[in-house]
Amino acid sequence: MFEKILIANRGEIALRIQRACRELGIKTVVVHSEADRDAKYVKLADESVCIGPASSALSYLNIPAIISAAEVTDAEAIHPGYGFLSENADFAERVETSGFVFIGPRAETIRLMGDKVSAKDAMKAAGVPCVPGSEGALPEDPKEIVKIARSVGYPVIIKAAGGGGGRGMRVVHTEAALVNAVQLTRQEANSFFGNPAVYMEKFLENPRHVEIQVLADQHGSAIYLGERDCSMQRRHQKVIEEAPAPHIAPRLIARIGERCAEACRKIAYRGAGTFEFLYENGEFYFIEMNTRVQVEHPVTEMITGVDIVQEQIRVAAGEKLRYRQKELLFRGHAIECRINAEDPFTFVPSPGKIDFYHPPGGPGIRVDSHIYQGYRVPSHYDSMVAKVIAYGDTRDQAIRRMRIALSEMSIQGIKTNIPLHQELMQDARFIEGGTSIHYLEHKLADKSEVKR
Ligand code: MV4
Repeated sequence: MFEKILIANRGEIALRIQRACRELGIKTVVVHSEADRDAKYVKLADESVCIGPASSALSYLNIPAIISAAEVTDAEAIHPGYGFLSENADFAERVETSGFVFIGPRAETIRLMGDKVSAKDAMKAAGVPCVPGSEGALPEDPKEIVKIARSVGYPVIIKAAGGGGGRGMRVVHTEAALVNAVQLTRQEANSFFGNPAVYMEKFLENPRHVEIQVLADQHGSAIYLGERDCSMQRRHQKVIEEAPAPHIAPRLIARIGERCAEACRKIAYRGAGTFEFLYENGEFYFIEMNTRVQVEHPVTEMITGVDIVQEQIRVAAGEKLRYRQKELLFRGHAIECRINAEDPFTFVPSPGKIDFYHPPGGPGIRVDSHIYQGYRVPSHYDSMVAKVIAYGDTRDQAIRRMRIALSEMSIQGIKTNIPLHQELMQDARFIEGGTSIHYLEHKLADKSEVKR
C-alpha cells in the first residue's frame, strides 16, 4: 500500500479522500490555492502545499505545480477527485511518466472515454446497449448526413465528440433544419473543444438519467455496484441523486450492470467508473462514461457498504478487488441532496462567511462537507458546500429522514438551496419516484409562471 498520497482537489472531496487515506493508514498531502488557505481539511492534512492563486487555471489546473508538489513531498500517488484534472488524459500521463501512480484509469482509457465517439464505439463493441445513431462521427457530405438522419428518424440530436456533460449539443426536429444545425454544432465543437467531429443520435424526448457504478482491478476483475438515478437536475447540474433507481426491476439492473462489468474487463479498465445511461420505456441506452469518482458516490456506498474511495486507492496500488459480485448485497435506499451556496429560487451563487452552522445527524444521516462556522465560501469555485445523504430501509424512510435532516440543518450568513430541497421532499411527483430529466426544470418554470 502507498505511504503517502497527494490530493489534487479541494472542498468536500478533498476531505473525503483524506478520510479514506486515514483509514488505510496513508499520509496525505493536500495542494491548495491561496483562496483555500484557511480550509480545515488543509490544516488536517499531514502536509499542505500552496500551488497558486485563487484562479483554478493557476492552481487546481496547474499541472507542473501539482507534479512539483508531489516531488517535494515525496508522495507516491495522486488522487484527482472529480472535476479539475480528474478526466484530463494528459495529466494522468504526466503523473505516470513523472513516476507517480495516478489514482484512476490508464491515460489511454481516459482518452478513449473523453472522445464520445470512440467511447460509444468501444462500448457498443463490448456489448453495452447504446442510443441508436450514426456509426461513428458524421461525414462532411450533406447528402450522407440527410440519409443517416432519415434512417435514425427525427427528432435527432447532434453532439460534439469532444463534448459531454451537456456542452455542444443541438436537437433537430426536421430535415429542413438538419444540415445547418450540423454545421453550427461543428463550429462550436471546434472552438470549444478544438475538435470539429460531431455525431448523431436519436433524440429521446423524456428519459431518466440512470448510471451504473463500476469498480475494476488490475488483475482482470470488475464488478458493478448497482445504479443511481440522477434525473433531478437543472441545467446539467444534478440536484438530488438516489440509489436504487425507483421503479426499475432489479433483474434489468443486474443484466445491464453485468454488461458494464464485462465491458470493463474487455477494455482492461482500472479503478472506479460510471456508465451513464438514458432510461426510457424500460430500455437502457449508454451515452457516456465517466472515469472518475462522482459527487454522488455516497448513495452507492450507503446501499452497498463498499467504500468506493478506499477501493480506488487499493486497486491503484495493485491490490485485488475485495468483493465478488455474488457477495454484494444492495440493501435499503439512499438519497443525496446537494447543498449549494446559492439563492434557492434564482440560483445566483451566494459566497461569503458562514456565521452559524449546525449540521444534521441521527439515524441514517451522513453529511459530507468541509464547511464550519466562520468558514468563508470562496467565490472562485463550484457553489456546492455540503452533501446530505439519508439512508433508510425503504425509499419512504429515506425521504422521511431527509426531511428531518433538512429541518435540523442550519447554515447562516450565506443563502443556500435548503428550502428548494425541503420543497422537493414534499413534491408529490418526487415522492412517487421516477421523474424524468425535465421534471425539475418544468416545475421551476411553472413556479415562475405563477409568480408573474
Ligand atoms: C441525450 C438526450 C436525449 N437524447 N441524448 C445531456 C448531457 C449529456 N451527458 C447527454 N445529454 C443528453 N443526451 C439523446 N440521444 C438528453 C440529454 C439531456 C440530459 C441527459 C442527462 C441528464 C440531464 C439532461 C438534460 C438535458 C438533456
